[in-house]
Amino acid sequence: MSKMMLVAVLVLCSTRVMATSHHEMRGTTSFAARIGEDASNPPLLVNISRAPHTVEVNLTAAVTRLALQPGVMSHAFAYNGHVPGPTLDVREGDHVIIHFRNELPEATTVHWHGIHLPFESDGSPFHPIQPGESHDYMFTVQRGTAGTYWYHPHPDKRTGFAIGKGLFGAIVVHAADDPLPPMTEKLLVLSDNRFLADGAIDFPDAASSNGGIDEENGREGPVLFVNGKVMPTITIRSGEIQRWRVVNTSAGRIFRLAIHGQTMTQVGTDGGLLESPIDVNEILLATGERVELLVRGGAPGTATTLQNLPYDRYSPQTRPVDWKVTRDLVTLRTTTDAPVRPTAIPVRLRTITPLDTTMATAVRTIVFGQGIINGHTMDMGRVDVSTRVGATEIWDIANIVGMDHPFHLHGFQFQVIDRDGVPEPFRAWRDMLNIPKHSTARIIVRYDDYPGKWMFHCHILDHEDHGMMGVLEVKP
Ligand SMILES: [Cu+2]
Repeated sequence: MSKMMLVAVLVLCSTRVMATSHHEMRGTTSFAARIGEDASNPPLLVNISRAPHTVEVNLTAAVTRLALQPGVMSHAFAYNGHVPGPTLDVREGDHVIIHFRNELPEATTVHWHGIHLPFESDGSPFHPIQPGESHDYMFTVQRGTAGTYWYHPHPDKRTGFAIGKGLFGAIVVHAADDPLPPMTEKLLVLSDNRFLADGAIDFPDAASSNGGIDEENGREGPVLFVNGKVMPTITIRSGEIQRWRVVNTSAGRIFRLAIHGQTMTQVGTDGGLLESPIDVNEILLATGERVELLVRGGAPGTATTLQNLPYDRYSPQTRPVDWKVTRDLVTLRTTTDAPVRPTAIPVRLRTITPLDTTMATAVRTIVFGQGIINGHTMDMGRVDVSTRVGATEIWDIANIVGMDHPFHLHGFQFQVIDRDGVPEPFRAWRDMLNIPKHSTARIIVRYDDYPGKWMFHCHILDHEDHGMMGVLEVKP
């Protein structure tokens, strides 16, 4: 396959910035990313509507110059001047209108990753927005879809570059009736990036050896960011339980998250809460994937770290030499205050109705090769899977090569039936599923609404941009 474009995921501090010389000034202030600063949540998109159950926001993608790394300015792309972009914060049932403006020098889209919405608002490569153009994205947040999602560009062949330049932000959908008690919520937008000595985001020439490695692995960077900050601090009180929503926006990096000395409690996946909380010592978070965790304070005055443990997703030929290094992401500091009584966590969160495998109307075979799906690269003029609204299908996905490929389906959440023949131990809604090297998984999906042409693809962005993607047509 041809050289992949890189991706990067950059990041930076929510900051501000002056636009580049040929763009008007978009703000001032500043920032300077500091190592160890508070991992404060990204800013929220401001709702300009006064109508009930309506969220109306302005979102602009533009070229900016910001301190992505502490003290070093970089040319970047940003949503409303921030990296990560401001969070879209909505409730189930809300009517959402996003007035989007493209001030970038290239075509873009905004893909609302994981949201169940009409095809026209999916922001897929079928609906590019040209430089200088505006577009209103509109959708209604469905009941039962409360959870953590994210938005990012999805233009034809340029997704990795655009996200790497800084275009990504979180979406939080609150439940009409949340079973978890109120507690401090933290959003952790994970990303990584790689820079040249002058601060430029490093996108090597596709024909260079580094470009070839990025194309194979998916572009990774040695600088790990949480909410645009390097190794920030989260403060908690002894006995306190916090709810963390974690989003992996990286182009290629799969995070294997653990808190040193602590068992976490997983309460949610891509599509919202699980049926019951599950204690976990670590979480594997594929590119594009989200998780909700409950995290506990330690003894007063102590500290621990959220870490990224080694995970071998690579083929041996291009595996990074430092892949076995454990990396610190966040300092979790427990205050010296007297302990509080931990909040009681319900043993039951919700019911997820299983999709019935005996009602499946088709079984699709999806084979991941290196850079190809079922032997093809992407052709927007071709339909790879054709079906109808109301159909329920099993997708039997096989990864026949020696590196992981994270699967993503647009528009519809699915349930995992089994992995390598082992039944999934709990039910969950997902739009991402890592398919490890030489493994299989079966998922079940129902197209309950929304005809259109939907993408399915590998979410290693270099692979996606080089054609590891297909078209699912759902006919009315
Ligand atoms: Cu892939």
